[in-house]
Amino acid sequence: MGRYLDMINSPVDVKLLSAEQLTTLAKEIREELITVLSKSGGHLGPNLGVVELTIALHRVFESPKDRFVWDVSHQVYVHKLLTGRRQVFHKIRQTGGPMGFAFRSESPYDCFGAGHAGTALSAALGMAVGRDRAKTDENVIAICGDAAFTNGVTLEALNNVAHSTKKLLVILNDNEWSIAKNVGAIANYLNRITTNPRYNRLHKDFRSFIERIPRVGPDLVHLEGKMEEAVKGLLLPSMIFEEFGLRYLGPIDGHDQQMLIDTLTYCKTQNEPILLHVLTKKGKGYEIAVDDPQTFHGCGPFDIATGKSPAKKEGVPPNYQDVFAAAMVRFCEKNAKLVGITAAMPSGTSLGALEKAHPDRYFDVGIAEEHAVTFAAGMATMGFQPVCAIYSTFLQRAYDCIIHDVALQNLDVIFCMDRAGLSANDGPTHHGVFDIAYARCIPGAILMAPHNEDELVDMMWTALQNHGPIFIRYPRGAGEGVPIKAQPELIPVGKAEVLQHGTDVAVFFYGAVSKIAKETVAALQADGLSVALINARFCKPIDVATVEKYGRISKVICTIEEHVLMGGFGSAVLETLHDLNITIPVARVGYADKFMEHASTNKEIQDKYGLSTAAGLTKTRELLAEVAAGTTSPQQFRVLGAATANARPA
Ligand SMILES: Cc1ncc(C[n+]2csc(CCOP(=O)(O)OP(=O)(O)O)c2C)c(N)n1
Repeated sequence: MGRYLDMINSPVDVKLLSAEQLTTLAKEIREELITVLSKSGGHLGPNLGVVELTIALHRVFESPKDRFVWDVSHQVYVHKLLTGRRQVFHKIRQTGGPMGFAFRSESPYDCFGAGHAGTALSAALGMAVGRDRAKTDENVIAICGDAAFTNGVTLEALNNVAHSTKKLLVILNDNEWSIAKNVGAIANYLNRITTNPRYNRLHKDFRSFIERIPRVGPDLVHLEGKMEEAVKGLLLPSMIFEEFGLRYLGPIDGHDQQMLIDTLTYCKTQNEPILLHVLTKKGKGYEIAVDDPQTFHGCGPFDIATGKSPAKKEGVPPNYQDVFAAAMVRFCEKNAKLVGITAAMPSGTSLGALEKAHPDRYFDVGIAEEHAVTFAAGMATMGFQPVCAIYSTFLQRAYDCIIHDVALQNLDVIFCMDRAGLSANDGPTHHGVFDIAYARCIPGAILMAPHNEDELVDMMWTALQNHGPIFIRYPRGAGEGVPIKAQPELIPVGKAEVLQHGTDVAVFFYGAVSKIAKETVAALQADGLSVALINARFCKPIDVATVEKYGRISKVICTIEEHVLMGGFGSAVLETLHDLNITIPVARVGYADKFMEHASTNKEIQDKYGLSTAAGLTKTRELLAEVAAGTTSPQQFRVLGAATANARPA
């Protein structure tokens, strides 16, 4: 007999299955998740945890008319399987396959896209208010993890729910974990609810009430009073949500399919904001993932029998993030004022190593980038040297905190921006390609990017001897395998490193793109040209003297960076040349003015959106040809970047 899963072409089909068949469906979904993700990697644990919840949502509500708004939306794989994307699911996060997150243009069932945490409640509330204004009757359901409640945006939305709408369902999917163990007072509070000794008894009462509610009909109303009683009994430690004006229901077992269906059916009939507390287990159904929720939050390919990922190839250089963390540990030994701050990313940034080595120097503040930055500013006023280890993409959240709380007050905070560059499988929510643009305009800021992992350590060391907001960007993945010096080198601020002199073309590169730069140089030399190669090191202050020198002696300048061209390093070079009144054609190599989709590899995206040796050579040769033909005169000063268009990823 075939699988039920193969019969599900839309949520309508979920409604046709019996309770027993739903149990089988849940099992099949888990098998599908484990099989597919063992090959492609992805957010296994979170999705295994929401199988019953997602089935129940589709069973009870009418998606896409009813709106499911998923926080972060890394847990939408089951939703994708049930909403017409089953046949392409095996290509999730791969080129041409579905995204690993909800994405509005991918499906009408994805009513709100995400990838960053904390947005679901605000967006859902906006939808609910829109519905109220339009006098329509769709249900809006926000599905938020317990860690989403450590996020300021969620709490800001919570503050607004009760006076904004009478009907909104907020599901708190509580599995006690963020990527690492959830932290802070809210995590403790939720833990107090679920470990309350009265919970088990009250949970039974709640269950019996829910079970006695007729599935449909007027009797519901009569039962409501009793329901209230039962629920009130559960309220003792749970008043916080009630104080915000939401009715609190739960906690209920998030793997009890019928209980979920009955409770959601009840919630659907209610005309008040409700917070339904659902307890789930990350990794449910795959013991290896249950036992190691952090690894299986988001994993690479693995062996199903052992849970092990393929052994790292011999001789692969260490990742930038590990080099960063090792340097933090090392520097903390000598520098009593140094502290490291992460916003819920101890494994992603590797700052967890600092917690192990020097727990008193380590702060995980939860998914709270704004707080992380202003907290760092506060510590800086007390003479500490905080390092915020935050992905380039997530630091976007804290922009005003950087300007208003750090830069304007001239405080010494170092931003180590991991994942500056592409995050291929994740896609547009996670590509860190805007940070040069957003940081460079900040007065007093210093911006640097290392071209290898040893230079990362030098830059961290240099940052510690300097002042104001300092931004160091480095990419995901392995460095170049260069040895890390025992004593890091102090780099003169604002000084580029000229690796090779030349007089026809000057290739300036910023950050870990030296491979493309070197290939470009080699190819141009093969054309018979004299080519300079310059490791820019700093985007701000930019090395004006070196830009001036090569601007005056070269025929063409080529800039290479892993960032959008608009507002990036090449723009900084152009502005510098302009201010010096030097007119020289500039070939800028970097990303087009577009949101870039996900793909199986970075290389595919880089080739498509303009960061490649081929793109650099084409642009540079074109400009050289114009110079030779005399069609580019100082008056016709040309800049070749990528075409700009407002196209969105398909
Ligand atoms: C603004 C922001 N910071 C950090 C992250 C990285 N991140 C992705 S999922 C996640 C944990 C989410 O935990 P929770 O909401 O409880 O969902 P669960 O995975 O436990 O189901 C974090 C920190 C992010 N997506 N967005």
